[in-house]
Amino acid sequence: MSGAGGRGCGSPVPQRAPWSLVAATAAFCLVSATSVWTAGAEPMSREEKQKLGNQVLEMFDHAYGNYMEHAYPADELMPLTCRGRVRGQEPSRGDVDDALGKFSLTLIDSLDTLVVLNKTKEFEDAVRKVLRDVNLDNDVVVSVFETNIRVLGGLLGGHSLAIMLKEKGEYMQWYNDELLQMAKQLGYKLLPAFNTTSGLPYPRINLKFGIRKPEARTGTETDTCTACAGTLILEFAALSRFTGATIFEEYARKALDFLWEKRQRSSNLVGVTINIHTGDWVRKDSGVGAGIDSYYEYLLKAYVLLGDDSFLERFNTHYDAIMRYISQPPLLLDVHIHKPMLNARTWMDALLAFFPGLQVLKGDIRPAIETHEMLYQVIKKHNFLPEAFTTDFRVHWAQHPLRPEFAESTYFLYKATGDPYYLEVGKTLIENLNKYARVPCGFAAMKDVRTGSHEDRMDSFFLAEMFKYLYLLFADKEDIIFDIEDYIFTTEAHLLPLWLSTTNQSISKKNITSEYTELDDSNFDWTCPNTQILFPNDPLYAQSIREPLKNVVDKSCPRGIIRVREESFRSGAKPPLRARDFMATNPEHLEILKKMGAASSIDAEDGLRFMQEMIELSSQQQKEQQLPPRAVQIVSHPFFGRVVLTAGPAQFGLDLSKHKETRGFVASSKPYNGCSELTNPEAVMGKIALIQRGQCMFAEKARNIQNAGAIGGIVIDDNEGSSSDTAPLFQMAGDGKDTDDIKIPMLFLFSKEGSIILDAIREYEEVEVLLSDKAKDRAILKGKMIPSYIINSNPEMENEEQSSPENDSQNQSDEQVSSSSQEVDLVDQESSEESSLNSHPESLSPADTDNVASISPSEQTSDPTENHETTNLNGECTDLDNQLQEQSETEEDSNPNVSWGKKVQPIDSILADWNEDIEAFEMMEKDEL
Ligand code: DMJ
Repeated sequence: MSGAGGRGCGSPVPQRAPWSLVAATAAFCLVSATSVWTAGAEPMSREEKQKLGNQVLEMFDHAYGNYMEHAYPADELMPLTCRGRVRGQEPSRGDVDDALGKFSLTLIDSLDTLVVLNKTKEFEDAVRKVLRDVNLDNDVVVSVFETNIRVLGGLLGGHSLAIMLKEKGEYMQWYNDELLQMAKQLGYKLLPAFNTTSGLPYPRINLKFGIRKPEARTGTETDTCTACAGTLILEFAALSRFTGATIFEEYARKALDFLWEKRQRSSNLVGVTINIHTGDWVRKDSGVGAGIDSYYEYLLKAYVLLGDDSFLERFNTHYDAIMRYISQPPLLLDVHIHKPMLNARTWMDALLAFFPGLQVLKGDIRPAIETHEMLYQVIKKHNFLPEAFTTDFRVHWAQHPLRPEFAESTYFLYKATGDPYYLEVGKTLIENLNKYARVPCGFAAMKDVRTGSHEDRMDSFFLAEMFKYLYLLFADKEDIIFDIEDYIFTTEAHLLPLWLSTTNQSISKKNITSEYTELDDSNFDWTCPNTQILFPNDPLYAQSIREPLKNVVDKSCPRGIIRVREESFRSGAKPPLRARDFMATNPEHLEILKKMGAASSIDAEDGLRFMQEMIELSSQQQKEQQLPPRAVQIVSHPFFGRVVLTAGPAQFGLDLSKHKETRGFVASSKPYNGCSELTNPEAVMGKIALIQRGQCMFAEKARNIQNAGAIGGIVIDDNEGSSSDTAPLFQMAGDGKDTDDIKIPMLFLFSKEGSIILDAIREYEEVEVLLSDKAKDRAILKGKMIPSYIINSNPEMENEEQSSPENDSQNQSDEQVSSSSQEVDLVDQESSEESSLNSHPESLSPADTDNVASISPSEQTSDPTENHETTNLNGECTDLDNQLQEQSETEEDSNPNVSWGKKVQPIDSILADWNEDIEAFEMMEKDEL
């Protein structure tokens, strides 16, 4: 997001304003509001803001310091095992790994953050390291999109601030555009990706071999995401304007022109994925989150940076469509580009959290406040924004890779409104990061926001974006050594100077393919109220918009399909058949189904919606039959609850979701596989026994350790290198017989997570863990010393602790964890891929007698223990919703093993004609974020 407010603020926007006016208007719109706040939420004192700013600095040091110490020159830090993530040396995580090009990604992505955070000396060191160590010519296949926004953007952001510092005359006096030269080298490496007739880039490229076959091992892809092709213009134009080499801006413009031409002409929406050769939409669903998000962002920001009206007109046309079809305040729901009144899904992804920030830039404050507040309510419930959540605010995908989008929107809303409420929101984000994501060696992504379990992952965007936005939120103008309003933020929060708009400007003009003569003012329907007029007159404005949404998460009805053609009901027409009401034995229902394939577009729309609901209902029911994952939290010194491992539950033994957690020291059983009577009962008595997977049934292991007096058991996978990062978690099934005799809780850990406990035993001997359904707040894990900066922000206490001997020993121990963790063997990629494959339940060899039931990642949804209160925004519940709820509960209760797949079989055959659509819906379910 830009530090500027854009031309869209204040209506009407000047049609051909000189650029200087644009920048002035923009800065005015956002900045003025922060100083005019007079009422509403309690103002935050300067001291409190400074204290929070210092906390952000300390957190950044913890993340960046651990990366530099334990991971650099690797691309990213693995904060649980405290080492670098080197591509090819870790089990493949699929597309996520395409960001890793063996080019010290995190260092490059952090460059301009160092300057924003006033770490100028560290910035100077970091730039020297980049120039000395980074190689951009590796034989690695990388994502063009990620390399552009993180690496090219990082180098350009670093260059922008390096020349700013040099001009100031104190730091970087030796700098001679070296980062820019690297950026140019990288730019040329990305260009072969554009070798398509459409001008849309291939999604991946080999840094050394381009797309030349066969060495490149890429260049055969046919599809790319809209954001992937439409998020290049800021970096590419900046590169062209900095260097005078026009080709970059030309290529990025051509790709944008093509996407614009291909928009769905009646809805003015774009799909999620497009064929790079034919231009056909491959995925015809459309939203503002995953796959499309930054395409919209770059249209508006390209206008701000380049001053080219065509980008604003395109943005406004799309924005109008978004507000017409996708925006259902406070929700933003995907729809079909051809049938935009039809919702494409009933859940939202976390990436859309950037959108309120973009709306601020556009100047449309009200919906920004609404959506932001809705997201904040979800965060308050789960501590973080889950990767996806349903329209009734249940978890759909439970991960959270420390994404910065919500912090970004919080910052821009604060800038626009000056409402201290947003400072309190930022404070909560800081607290949650310290409480739940901070580990001894950095910050770990959440594997599951419901359990609080961690993933061995700290993405580079966490340093590039999160700390920038949080620091800027609490900073006053004088806290930053340059004027942030002179820069625009790229999608990765890299800073590009606004003066580029007037540099080498002519190079772009000849390449504009579409002609725009007049701006259509009707596009400004959504333009903001001017904040300078609005907020001083009504300082409670933002609060009054937020207020009705305060309970939206706790008191929401399941909103399977929001949009209903109310007019047709009012006119007496029969309401369409809903999947949740369907009965295969009802002839009337079957008749309606047949009609759905018939001529009328309304019938066809009903048919499509019915199928969508049916698929969602089916997957929902499958999901609700699964047990959610559990947490193993290491609570003894020096972990103190800061390491939380994702564990698979068992279908037998103590159910941790219904009972209090089990806490105890761990001990390995003998024999380690636990398949016969234990020979070391005295060692496991009263403890949590560690047992290796394999050789016999899970239930048999449980009985053997229970007989030896264990109070719980952790089964550790015997497939070396397996990890919940890469293999689908599953629940341990019983042995087909009565397992009521098993009373102790049993959890399963993949080998990598298990080895964290085994390493801890080797290092500290006494290791205590907590088995639970959700990680417990560290502050309530009694009898343990917890640094004050983690649980409160009292600077005096912080100082005391930092100098106390106890704290010193803890710091030392933290380091010991790190060094011991570093001893974990690096796993050869092929063998790890093989082992993670072997650990998949469906690929068990006949010799493996463990009985497993799978929880696929896409099924990790909807915690059945969550409160499903079914009230609407006014606190009322519809009968239908209640019936649905009751019906599904009754079905589950009466026969938990019943397969929904069997129930829908007859429907499947009736719907055979629409297979293509069903596949499309299923593809949506498999969305990647
Ligand atoms: C960042 O890399 C960028 O913001 C991108 O546009 C999408 N989101 C990730 C972080 O979540």
